[in-house]
Amino acid sequence: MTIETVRVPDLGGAEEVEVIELTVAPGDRVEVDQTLLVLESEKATMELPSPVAGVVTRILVAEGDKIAGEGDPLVEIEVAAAAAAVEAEDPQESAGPAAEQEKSRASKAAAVAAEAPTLKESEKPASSPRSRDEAARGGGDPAPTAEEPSRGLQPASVDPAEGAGRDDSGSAVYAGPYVRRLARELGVALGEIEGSGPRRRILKEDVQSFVRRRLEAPAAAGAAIPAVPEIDHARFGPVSGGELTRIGRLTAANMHRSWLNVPHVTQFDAADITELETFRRARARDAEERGLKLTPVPFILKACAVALRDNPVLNRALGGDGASFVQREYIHLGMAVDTDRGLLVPVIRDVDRKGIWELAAEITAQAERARAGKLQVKDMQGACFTVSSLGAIGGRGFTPIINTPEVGILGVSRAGVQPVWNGTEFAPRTLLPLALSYDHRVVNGADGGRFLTQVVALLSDIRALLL
Ligand code: CAO
Repeated sequence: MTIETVRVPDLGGAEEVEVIELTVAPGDRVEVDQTLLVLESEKATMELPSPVAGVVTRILVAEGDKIAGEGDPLVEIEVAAAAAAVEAEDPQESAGPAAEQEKSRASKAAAVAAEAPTLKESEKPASSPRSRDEAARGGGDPAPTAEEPSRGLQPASVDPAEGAGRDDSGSAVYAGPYVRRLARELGVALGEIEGSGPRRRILKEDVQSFVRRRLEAPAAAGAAIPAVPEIDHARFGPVSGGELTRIGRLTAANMHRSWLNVPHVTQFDAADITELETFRRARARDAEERGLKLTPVPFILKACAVALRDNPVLNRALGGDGASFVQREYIHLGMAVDTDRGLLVPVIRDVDRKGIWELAAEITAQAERARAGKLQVKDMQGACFTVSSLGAIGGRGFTPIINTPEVGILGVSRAGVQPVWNGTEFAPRTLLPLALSYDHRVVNGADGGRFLTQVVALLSDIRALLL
């Protein structure tokens, strides 16, 4: 049995790096270049690839450990039989006492580390063809490129300002050498994969499930979409151009993905909010004293929270395999906010546990933060369901697109007074048009119908919200 000890390589001048993730556990079988652990310095996140194939026997560090000493042992791997046999044939390896062997392996590991870019090197942009030529002329190996990862420390992510660690489209891609090689072998563009690791790093499993989904998708779903022909609009009159905002581009990508992946059904109804409006207007002064504006939106959020509690199907997320689901036990709602820079969806958490005033205050605060560009990524994560209210803007109805992986979204249009037959006569009532879009893979028409009927009932008689 041959044990390879993987050690801390040259840290390229970084004073201290932290182990932020262990990607293997004792007993795991690893391939050459498979990431063993992820290190992070002040400037970069780096993956330490395995120099050998074998089985992990011991991990000598823990997540959160700070390491500084070059040569300190990190992981022990029992080398695969074939590799061990090759090593056994090496007289330098087989001869001599155990200490000699250990020294030899340590120097081999150091050689591997030396072969790789040091931390400083890896933070530089990928080497240019010129530097590769120069290296070749000098007789040494050309410097590694993104296509040709070396063994040793690999940058998993770098300070975006330094311009490396990006895919062809210019977006940051966080993936280690093993994953990059796997993706290359499978012909997958890493930029298309959403990483599930820390900092959205792309893991081996992400590549595998991406390929599985592609294979299971109906024959060439993406490829079958006919391209829209490019038109020279200037032929027909004066034009000007512009760029979508960053948020606009993200929204476009998300909406397109959802539109292509999710079979949407949209169901319509209207809630009689005459009593709600009377109640709301009666509290206008109270609201003013609290420094708030009491609009219908907090009542709508609250009604959705109660209906989600009673119709948990709408609070599920479909598993990546398409055959399982996650049932959320919390009720966080996304709320679409129209801003100068585009559509943002902050998340109001635990709506079921909050009162109307608390919700009104939070809606105002989140909408203000969205419009001031102060939302952080975490403020927009974790929603179970979204409410998109165009009530203040107008319109009699629209079919909202689901914010996947959520399975439902409620579109709210402008309320107006209409004559409603009460059995004896037409009476003026304030009706609020509602449209519920749901993912028909998860939510059946009956589920959607029950949910929307309950929302309508709750808004028509807000006393029921207390129950
Ligand atoms: N019908 C009639 N009036 C409505 C209404 C409705 N459904 N909803 C709100 N209003 C009224 C409010 O009561 C308020 O009037 P008063 O001051 O007289 O009461 C007025 O419209 C302005 O409301 P507001 O927009 O300031 O606040 P809000 O709570 O209604 O909405 C927010 C907050 C953040 C949801 C909203 O400002 C917003 O950004 N909506 C756009 C969402 C969006 O873009 N969705 C599309 C996504 S898909 O592309």
